[in-house]
Amino acid sequence: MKRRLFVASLSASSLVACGPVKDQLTTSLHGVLDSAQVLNHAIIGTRGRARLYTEADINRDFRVNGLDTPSDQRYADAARDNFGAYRLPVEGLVDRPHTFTLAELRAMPQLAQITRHDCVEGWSQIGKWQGVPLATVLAMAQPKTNARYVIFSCFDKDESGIEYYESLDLHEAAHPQTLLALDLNDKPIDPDHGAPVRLRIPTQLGYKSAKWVRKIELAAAFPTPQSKGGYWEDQGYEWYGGI
Ligand SMILES: Nc1nc2c(c(=O)[nH]1)N[C@H]1C(S)=C(S)[C@@H](COP(=O)(O)O)O[C@H]1N2
Ligand SMILES: [Mo]
Repeated sequence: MKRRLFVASLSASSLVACGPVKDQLTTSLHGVLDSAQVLNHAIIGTRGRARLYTEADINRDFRVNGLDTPSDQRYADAARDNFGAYRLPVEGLVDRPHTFTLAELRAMPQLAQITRHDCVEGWSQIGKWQGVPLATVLAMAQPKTNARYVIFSCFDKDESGIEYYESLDLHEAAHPQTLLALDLNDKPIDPDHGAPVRLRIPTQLGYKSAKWVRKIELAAAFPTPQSKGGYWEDQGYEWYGGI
């Protein structure tokens, strides 16, 4: 019994939280996970497809998680006129940088898929996400040959003013199920779930699916030398969140 409790608290302090927890145990466990992860990536990669579900499986009250919905002026400005004022720049190491309006994104071929979102906290929710395959947007922008990563900057910041961000390599970004999602369960994504545009990558853990995307940048490296590729990665999570 004692032993079981220990195991439970070990996982609670290392994996079962989208919160900043770091200690000895976390560090050593991450060491073990790191090697397992390298193996997973090599063997499974993201060539596989995430499982698709049916309408009957959908969780209609899709759980909300993560940092607070942005409420600052920058987000308020973008939200004006039903997000008519929103702009999504796709820039960096591309031959054809472009800034999208929401109308432009909606006019592009849309993909709808019912998939499961898995948070490392230990909960999952099934939802119908619709939007533009990220591969389409990347193809339009034409990444340069030295572009390695797609970096997503978000509108939200934590209490210390640190902005949420995420990154994928080009292979994961161009996976056919990776979406710039505009709709959740047949309605425009509501503010709490990441309006007006969020990343939805069902082959990866929940924290990779960046909400409130403000900018997409192609780059040869992470934004800073210290960066581990994302908000949670910088606090110890694995950069490769494949499931
Ligand atoms: N911009 C931003 N994206 C984010 C987060 C966040 O805090 N900010 N949290 C991540 C985590 S840990 C999870 S589990 C999901 C939660 O998405 P949901 O609120 O739609 O359930 O968003 C992910 N994307
Ligand atoms: Mo999460």
